[in-house]
Amino acid sequence: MKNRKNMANQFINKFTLMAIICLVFFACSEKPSRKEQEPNLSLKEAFKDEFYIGSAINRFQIEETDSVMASLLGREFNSITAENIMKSMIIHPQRDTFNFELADKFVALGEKYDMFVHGHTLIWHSQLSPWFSSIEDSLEFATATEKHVKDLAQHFKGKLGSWDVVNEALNEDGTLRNSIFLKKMGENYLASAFKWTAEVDPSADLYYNDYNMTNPEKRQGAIRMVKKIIDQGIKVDGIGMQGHWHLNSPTLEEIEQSILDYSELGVKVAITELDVSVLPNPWDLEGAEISQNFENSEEMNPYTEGLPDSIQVKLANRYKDIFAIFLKHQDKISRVTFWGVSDGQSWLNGFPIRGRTNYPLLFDRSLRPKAAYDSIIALKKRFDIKNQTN
Ligand code: 9MR
Repeated sequence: MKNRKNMANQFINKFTLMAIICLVFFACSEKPSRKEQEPNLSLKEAFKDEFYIGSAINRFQIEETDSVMASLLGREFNSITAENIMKSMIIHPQRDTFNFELADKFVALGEKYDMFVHGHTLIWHSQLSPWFSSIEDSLEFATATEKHVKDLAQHFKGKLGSWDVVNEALNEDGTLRNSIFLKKMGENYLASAFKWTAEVDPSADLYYNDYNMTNPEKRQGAIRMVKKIIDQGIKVDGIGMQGHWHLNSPTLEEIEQSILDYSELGVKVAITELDVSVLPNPWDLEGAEISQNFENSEEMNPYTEGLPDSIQVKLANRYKDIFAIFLKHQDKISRVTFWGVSDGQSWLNGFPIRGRTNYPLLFDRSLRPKAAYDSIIALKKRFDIKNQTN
C-alpha cells in the first residue's frame, strides 16, 4: 500500500515537474504579444523636440465618429492636414459660395488637441472648383483667383500654422505645368499667390508643395521657381516634399540630397504626405498624378489576405531608414505628416489601380501599430541614448 502510494507520489512529482518544464518552455518560446511589445512612447512624444508628427484626416476623423480612431489621433499626432475638405471644389464650390462648416470643425479639432493645423491647399489645378474654368477673360480669372486666395486666408487667419499656397505646379522635367492658372495668368500667378496670402495672414508659414520632389530634374525646377519668388522679395517659408514613396524608391541618397538642396534656399522643409506603397508598381510609376489609373489584377494585388511578414519587415526597415535621415537633418525639417492614420483609410488602396489592398502607413486596418511604427520609435530611442552618451 505504502509502495503504491510512493509510486503514485513519484508519478505526481514527475508529472508536476514535466508540467512546469512545459510551461516554462512555452512561456519562453511563445512570441510576446503585441501588447507586451507596445512602446509606451507615442509618435508625437518621441519626436517632440525634432518636428511635428502629423496626419491627413477626413470627415469621420474630423467629426470623431469613431472613438478609437479619435483617441489614437489625439495620442499619436500633434499636427493635422485636411486630406480633401479644404480643396477648392469642396470649400469654394461656387464663385460666391463658401462651405466652411467642416473646415471650421477641422480647425476646432486641432485647437482641442493643441495641434499644429496645416491648410491644404489654396491653388491647385486638381479638384478645382468648376467655376474657375467657366471664366473666359484672363483678367477676370486673375481677380477671382486673388479673391479666392484672400477670402480663404482671411477666414482662417491666425488659426493655421501653415498653408500649402501652391500645390503641384511643376512637370517632372522641372518646367511649369500647363495648368489653367499658368494659361490664364502666366508664371506670375505663383509669386502673386504667395504675396496675397502673406498680405492677409502674415503669421502663417507659406509652402510650395509637390510630389516626386526627390527627382533631380523636378528638384532643380522647384528650386528655380521658389528662388524666383524669394528674389522678388516675396516670402516663401517652406517646401513640402509630399513623400508618396515606395519600398525601393526613391533612394535614401535622393531623399537626403533633396532635403539638403531645399534647405539651402533658406526655407524649412516639410514632409507633407508620407506613405510607402508595398504593392507592385505598374510601369514603375512614381508620385501622385491622380489622372493615371490602371487595370486591377491578382498579380497587381497580391496581399488581399494580409501582409506577409517578410514585406512587413521590409516596410519597417524602409521607414526606419527614412526616419534616420529625418533625424539626421531634423534642424531643417519642420513637420512630418503621414497621408492618413491607418492602412484602411489610405488613398493608395485606389491609386494607381482601384480596389487594391495596400499597407502604406503605421497603423493597420484595426488601428493597431505595425512593425513600422515600432521601428521608428525604437530608432528614436537609440538616437536619444546615443545623444545622451555623446
Ligand atoms: O488623398 C486624396 C484623395 O482622397 C483624393 O481622392 C485625391 C484627389 O485629388 O487627392 C488625394 O490627396 C492628394 C493631395 O491632395 C495632393 N497630393 C497628392 C495626394 C494624393 O493624390
